[in-house]
Amino acid sequence: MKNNHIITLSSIALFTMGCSPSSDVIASSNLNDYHGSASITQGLAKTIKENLFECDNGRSRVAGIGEITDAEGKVWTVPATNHFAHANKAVDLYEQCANITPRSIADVDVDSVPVAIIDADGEEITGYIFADNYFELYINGQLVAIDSVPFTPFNSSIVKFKVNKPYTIAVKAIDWEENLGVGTEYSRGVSHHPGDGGFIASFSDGTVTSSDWQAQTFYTAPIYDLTCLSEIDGKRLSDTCTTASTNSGDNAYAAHWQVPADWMNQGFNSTSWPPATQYSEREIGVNNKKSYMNFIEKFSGAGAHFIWSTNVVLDNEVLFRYEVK
Ligand SMILES: [Ca+2]
Ligand SMILES: [Ca+2]
Ligand SMILES: [Ca+2]
Repeated sequence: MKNNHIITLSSIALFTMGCSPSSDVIASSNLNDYHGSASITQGLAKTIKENLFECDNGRSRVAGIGEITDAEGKVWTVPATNHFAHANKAVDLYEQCANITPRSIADVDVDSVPVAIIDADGEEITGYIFADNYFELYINGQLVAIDSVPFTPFNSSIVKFKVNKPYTIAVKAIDWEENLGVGTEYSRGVSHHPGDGGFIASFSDGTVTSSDWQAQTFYTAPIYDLTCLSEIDGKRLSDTCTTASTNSGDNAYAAHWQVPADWMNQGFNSTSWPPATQYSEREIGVNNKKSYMNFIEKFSGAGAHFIWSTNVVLDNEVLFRYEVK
């Protein structure tokens, strides 16, 4: 009788705990430790779009969209809001799912690339872009091109636009995720591996990505200890946070910052945004990616550098800005 009584009490206790969101039970003390400007969520997002992209010729990771609610009731879209479903895709330099696999820029029909008109009397500029994993390109606030592959396989793009100087380049870059809301993907037998990002571009007017660009972070995950997050001089830092892989990452935290509605416009004041951080080709890991290597003369060969925010692993939504004088 005594044992049964104890079991009954335990069952009631477990049942009560089960009724509250598990995040409240596990996270309360840690959430109180966080004093930064981000909104914090915990755990997996609700999938609202199962998969944005099917690869007809090869393999691709599932590129979904999720929503997750923070403690104030605000809903965040993960990995980030984007225009993939509706906007025109950039012309592919290299995209194996579509069987577009030229061996070099000499095999690309550059003349057939449509020209986006920003200024009718402007200079015609050609751009070459590679993103890990996804980009949206704005010129003077106008959406010019979006990446044709949201997650994998790795692709590269060519764009053209007519514009007068000075002009403003603004890029939304997304390091996509399989486990929506916690910034991780399956890798080598481990379910929660924090993938990395990276962005590089060159333009025919001599503009190249470098630490002269600005980069600001809007989504950081996975975070297992919120005290590793800090903010200094506009930088949203996570340099002391672990980037280890784990099989038990379903309850990881994520940090979200609201993207200003006019962030891509020429007049947007981005003086508080930190400079972009440059990364080497080795750090990004491109030497096995034909979508990059086949056109390397248009990337590092043109003087461009891979850029991201301060954390190329944990920062999954990064906005770049650069003014061409
Ligand atoms: Ca892509
Ligand atoms: Ca990542
Ligand atoms: Ca990635």
